[in-house]
This record gives sequence, C-alpha cells and structure tokens, in this order.
Amino acid sequence: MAANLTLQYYKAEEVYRKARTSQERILALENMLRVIPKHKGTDHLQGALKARLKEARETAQAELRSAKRGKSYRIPRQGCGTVVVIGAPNSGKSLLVSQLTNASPEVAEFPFTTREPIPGMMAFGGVLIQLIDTPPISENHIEPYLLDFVRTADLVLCCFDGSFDDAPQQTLNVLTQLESRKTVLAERSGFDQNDFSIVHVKSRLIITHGCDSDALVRKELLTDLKDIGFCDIVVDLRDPENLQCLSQTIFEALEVMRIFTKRPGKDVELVDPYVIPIGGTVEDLAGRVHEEIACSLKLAKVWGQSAHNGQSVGRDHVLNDLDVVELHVKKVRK
Ligand SMILES: Nc1nc2c(ncn2[C@@H]2O[C@H](COP(=O)(O)OP(=O)(O)OP(=O)(O)O)[C@@H](O)[C@H]2O)c(=O)[nH]1
Ligand SMILES: [Mg+2]
Repeated sequence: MAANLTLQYYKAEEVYRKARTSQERILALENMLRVIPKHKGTDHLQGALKARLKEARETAQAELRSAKRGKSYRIPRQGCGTVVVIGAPNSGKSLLVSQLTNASPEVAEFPFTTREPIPGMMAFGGVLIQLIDTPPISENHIEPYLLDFVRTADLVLCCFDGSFDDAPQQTLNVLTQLESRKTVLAERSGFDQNDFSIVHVKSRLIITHGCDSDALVRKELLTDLKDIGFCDIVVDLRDPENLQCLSQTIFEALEVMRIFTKRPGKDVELVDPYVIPIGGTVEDLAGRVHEEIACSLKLAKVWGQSAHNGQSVGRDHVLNDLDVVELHVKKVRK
C-alpha cells in the first residue's frame, strides 16, 4: 500500500536529517511521528521511526552518563546553506575552500595536511554560503565525526584529483567508507525508500586539476568501478573563470531563492534577502521573517516574476527568485 506522505511530513523529515544533536533528533522524530499520515501504508515507516526514536533517547542517555569518546567538532550553521567538502588525501579540498571563502586552510603538495574541519563563508549572488574543509578519508580511516557532517550537509562536494592515476580507486574508497556507514552520496537528499536507516545526501563530484588532459579519462575509470549517481564538474582551482562556474554550481545545487521584503509605502532595499527553498510560498517567507507575522498574515503584494506590480496574493502563493514582497497582517482589535 502506498505511503502517500504529505509535504508537511517531508519538511519534518528534512529537519530530522539536519539534526546535529541527539536532543534535536528526538524532537524531530517526535514531530515526524505526529505529522505522518496514520494508515496501513505507513505502518512500516511508523515502526522504523519509533525504533529510531528509541535509539536516539538511548544515545542521549548514554551521552549524559559519559563524556563522548573521540573528538567532536560543533560548527554552527551559518549562511543560507552548509556545504561539506570531502575527498581522498591531496584531492584539492583545502585549495577549493581557500579559493572560494574567507578561510585560509593550509594547502600543501603532500597528503594528510588537514587535521580538523575548517569553515569559511563564500559570498555569491548577494548571499553567504558556508563551506567546510575536512580531513581526508582513506581506505583505512575516516574521522568518526565526519559522518555527522556529511549526513546533515545541504550539499557535499567530493573532490577527485583529475591529475592522479590513483584518484579513481581512492575516491571509490571514500564512497565505500561512507556507504558502509549507511551514508550514500546521491543527486538528491533524503532517506532511502526501502531502508530508513540509510541516508542519501545531495552531492557533486569536483574534478580538480581540470587542465590535465586525462582528467576525464580518470573520471571514466571511476564510473567503471562504480555507478556514480550524481553530477560532476571539471575545474582548475587556480582558474578564476572556473571558480566562478563552481560558485554558480554550488548556489544552484542548494536550490534556494532570494526574496526581498519591503514595508508598505517604502522603497525596497535590494540587500540581505531572505533565503527560502525553491518552491517556497508567501507563508514560508512570513515564517522566516517572524512567527507572529506568519500567524496573522492577511495577504502579500508581490513585484517580480511570480506576480507583477504589487499584485495581491494569498499565503499559498509560490514565490520566485528575486521577488520583492510586502507582507500585510490582520489588524488586531484592541
Ligand atoms: N593547479 C592546481 N593545483 C591544484 C588543484 N587542486 C589541488 N591542487 C594542488 O594540489 C595540492 C593539494 O591540494 P590541497 O588543497 O592541499 O589538498 P587536500 O585535499 O586539502 O589535501 P589533504 O588536506 O592532505 O587531504 C596542492 O599543491 C594544491 O595546490 C587544481 O585544481 N589546480
Ligand atoms: Mg586539506
């Protein structure tokens, strides 16, 4: 029987996928159980959610009892998306982050240079995007905390050294390390339809050293070894034009739109847009501005591609990138 899950459920699921602490996971799972449609078709999924909830509560208890083993890093989310840069040793991760952001991770010719995650902010199209450089993943080692970084990312960039003959095998090792921990790099994020414990994370393969004439041949060797289910982009990280294309690719992969708000009777200032997912509505925007505005929203006037010249629209109206919106709330009677 089909599960027929609702948009509300999928939104709750996305909050769960991005939860970084046991406490956040518990709250998200409780919410998923609250909003999941209750019928025969979702019996299996409800069971899986309850099992996950039990697991998360046990983990939270265990964390309280003992300090967590192993290093852990907490990097607060910033900007309109978190992009985690991973890959084999020496594949260009740090160079990518240092070229696109304000961070300066060490870039070196030898492998295993990066020892801890380093965040930086990339400015693109009027918004800021968080990129996180990470230590390399190899056949025999993956930093345990990296798994959470990857599973909760909005986007993963997996670097592949296009100039190195071992890159196909080394990148296969990266993907295998993750898959053996129920984490699959994929074209889109979400939970596996058949096994709720497996998470798919939206990813792009970044083929660095793009000016090497055999870069694409090496990438083909990787696809001979494994079916890669996500797009790739070939770049030379020292080429400004390539870096511009890469920034655009990252922004587009995040699938967000920039919405400007204005006060009635005032001119719009085209700075600091609100950022909401593509397909978002006036109600989603209002929720981002303020919870109270979302509750008492009466109508909105929109200038842009989704409506023209200040046309009045309702809360379900789907917005477009770069729309200008005036939110009108119901007057409260005293
Ligand atoms: N010209 C050029 N050099 C690159 C490119 N990508 C990486 N490099 C060089 O390759 C070497 C390794 O780059 P890093 O960014 O340090 O690699 P990494 O993946 O961070 O390495 P680890 O932290 O050791 O895992 C450096 O000498 C970089 O300058 C590229 O696209 N073009
Ligand atoms: Mg590095």
